Amino acid sequence: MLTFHTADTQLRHPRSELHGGQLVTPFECPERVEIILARIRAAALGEVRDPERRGLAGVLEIHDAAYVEFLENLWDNWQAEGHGGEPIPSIWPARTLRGDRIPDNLEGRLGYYALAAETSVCAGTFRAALASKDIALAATDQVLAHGGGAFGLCRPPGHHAARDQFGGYCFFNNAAIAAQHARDHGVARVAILDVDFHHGNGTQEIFYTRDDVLFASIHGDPALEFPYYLGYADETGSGRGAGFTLNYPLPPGTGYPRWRQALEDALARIQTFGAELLIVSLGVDTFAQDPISSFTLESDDFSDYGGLLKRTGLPTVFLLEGGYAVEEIGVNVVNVLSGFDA
Ligand code: SP5
Ligand code: ZN
Repeated sequence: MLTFHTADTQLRHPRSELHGGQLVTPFECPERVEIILARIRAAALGEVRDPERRGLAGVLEIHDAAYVEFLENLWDNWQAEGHGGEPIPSIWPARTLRGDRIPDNLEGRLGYYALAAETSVCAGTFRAALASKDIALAATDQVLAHGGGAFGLCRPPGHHAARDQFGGYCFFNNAAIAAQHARDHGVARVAILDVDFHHGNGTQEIFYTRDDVLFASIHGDPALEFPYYLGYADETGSGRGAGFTLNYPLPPGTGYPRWRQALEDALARIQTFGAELLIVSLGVDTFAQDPISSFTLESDDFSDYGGLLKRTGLPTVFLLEGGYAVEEIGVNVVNVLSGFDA
């Protein structure tokens, strides 16, 4: 299987993540990519190609223009204000405040456009997010042209990014941009299957009222796990989109047998939907050793579900999302891809 990647993803290297009241080295770190690339080569998965660079192409079909402009200028504006640290949101239009005003003040706008405070911004964040999006588009074009599977080694991840919000380490929603790109190139029905440990709140929000993109997510119960405020089983889509969102919240400690049942159910629904393309939001933070998650999948389980995905017979685009057990991230990701290729 071909992998798409560019070193521009490594322009994202923030110093700080707000975690347990302390600023720690971010879990979503550049080493993740290095270890995955090393494993791709060791396992001879296939060639790694640079994506075509496309500027903002694809972004404005999914994201709000003012949000994109805010992200583009955030670092420079923050520097101009003379702050010592990285931009970290600290106030939101929370429930008792107005959500329909976008303040002029930078801190006010930072909270308006953020959904969580753990995601700091650094100088290269915007360029890395564009590179990550280009990786997703290149992998999608590969699959549209040749069928089979392709891997977009995206970083930063995308599935928490909503139309006009960043957070959960995500800025542009790579899977949503890829799905829209496929729609614009004649694919009538696209399924996005989100197997990251965390609910893909951004992807769900983007497609919630649409019947041409099915969104299915298997994740830690949001009553207990990030992103807490979306991803419950009763969220099934609205309007034309009613029935085209599927959530499988699962309890802490969930192991592979139960997780696999949810996957088989989701795949059956994707087949009934009549998907012509499958986009997998591939987070491997379901791994037992993941430092911020609570499922108990083992490395062999990733190979097994790669095989299940292959059995759909659908052209499949894999896009990297989360996974923070850095030592094993390469094995786990490549096990999914090799399981698909087997
Ligand atoms: C793409 C992706 O996987 N994003 C995940 C973002 C999660 N960020 C906040 C996690 C807060 C977790 N607190 C867990 C404490 C574990 N002891
Ligand atoms: Zn995750």
